[in-house]
Amino acid sequence: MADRRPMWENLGMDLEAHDQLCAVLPVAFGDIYLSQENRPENMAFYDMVVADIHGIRPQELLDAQADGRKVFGTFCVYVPDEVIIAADGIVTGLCGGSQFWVPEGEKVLPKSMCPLIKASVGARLGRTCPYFRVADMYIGETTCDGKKKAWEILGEDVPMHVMDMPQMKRPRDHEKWVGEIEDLAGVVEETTGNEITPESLSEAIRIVNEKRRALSRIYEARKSKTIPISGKDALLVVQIAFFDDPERCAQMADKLADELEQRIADGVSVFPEGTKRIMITGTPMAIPNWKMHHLVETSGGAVVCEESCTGTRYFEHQVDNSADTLPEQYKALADRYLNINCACFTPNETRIEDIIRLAKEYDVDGVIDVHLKFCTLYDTESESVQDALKKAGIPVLALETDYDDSDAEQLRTRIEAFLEVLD
Ligand code: BJ8
Repeated sequence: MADRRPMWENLGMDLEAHDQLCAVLPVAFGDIYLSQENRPENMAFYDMVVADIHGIRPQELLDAQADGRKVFGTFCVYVPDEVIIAADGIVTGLCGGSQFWVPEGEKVLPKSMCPLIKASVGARLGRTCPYFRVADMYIGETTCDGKKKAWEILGEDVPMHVMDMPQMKRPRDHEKWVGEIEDLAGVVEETTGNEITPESLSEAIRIVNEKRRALSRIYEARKSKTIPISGKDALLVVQIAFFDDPERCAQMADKLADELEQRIADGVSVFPEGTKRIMITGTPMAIPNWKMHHLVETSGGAVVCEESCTGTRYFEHQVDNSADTLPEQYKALADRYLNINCACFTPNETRIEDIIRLAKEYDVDGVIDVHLKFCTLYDTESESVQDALKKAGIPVLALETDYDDSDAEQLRTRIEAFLEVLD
């Protein structure tokens, strides 16, 4: 593997602290991922990405910057990548998924804030993640209160543009979101020095739609009675999609989907027959947060779907690419993005409808509704999720978790008991 230290040093990283992170990640990945049996061969690509996660892609981003391109860091699936790509910018997801970054975040944020926000702020301020260093600009969004305040803190350290999310989905909110997308386009044009044209935006829509289509194929395969891929592996594919090049992401996802379809035809499952099929709903699981999937899949269950932003919310619904003027294209983008159902919206029956629909499509035996500690949005909405699932006759278990592992054994006991009840 290439020596990445000169690159990290040039990025102004804290090498000593970063070494500590580099020491724990491979061990965790080995225990959680490489210990799995009968994995699809095409997971080798994703293993390779993780093995050099702070090397290969950051170097690609730096090479692109040397060619005059700009990198935009994002934190939410409502931010339309297409606008950035249309101006020849590059998007990289930045949500922090490791407890390692939390203490640094807690220096400037209250402890009673969700770990995803604390880790994201900590990764930047602690200078221990190259993606947070490479990005020329961050794009935030006003989805939850914690994020809104985090942008103010991060904005003192890095150029930041914040998109003002509507909280409802009425026609006037839709119009507002179109305006926010147009504003983003202006900021991106100014930062990149490139004009967005109907042609460049149409090409960007095509590229991101292709990525969504390829990821959907993997999820489609997970609907089969023969489960061709573990939930952990599928989660990793989506987590990596957030920062990989979108065209390569589609190619690799297509290759993996080909293999999964062949496995289904050959009856090759990664789980014994009769393993209980579980859907996980709730807050996103940013890399390297693999905790809940690992607990379920080492307790005798199989995760076959995630209703989350590191799951179906990321890739469901294509953008209509038939328009040929920028105003119509921005409207088409707003249509697609406002179709995502995050708990930050009110009312939010459409998310409940999604959950019931997905539970049926993936033929699940039970649902585990998970929220990160201090995420009041998903915590509060959990009641309606549970009620709706119970009414539909689908068993549900609600769990709260944090990034650290202190609750792991308690969670395992509850998951095992839930799986037993499903039996
Ligand atoms: S569209 S889920 S990516 S906001 S877990 S930071 S909500 S307190 S991440 Fe999210 Fe966009 Fe919604 Fe998806 Fe706040 Fe909750 Fe923390 Fe969250």
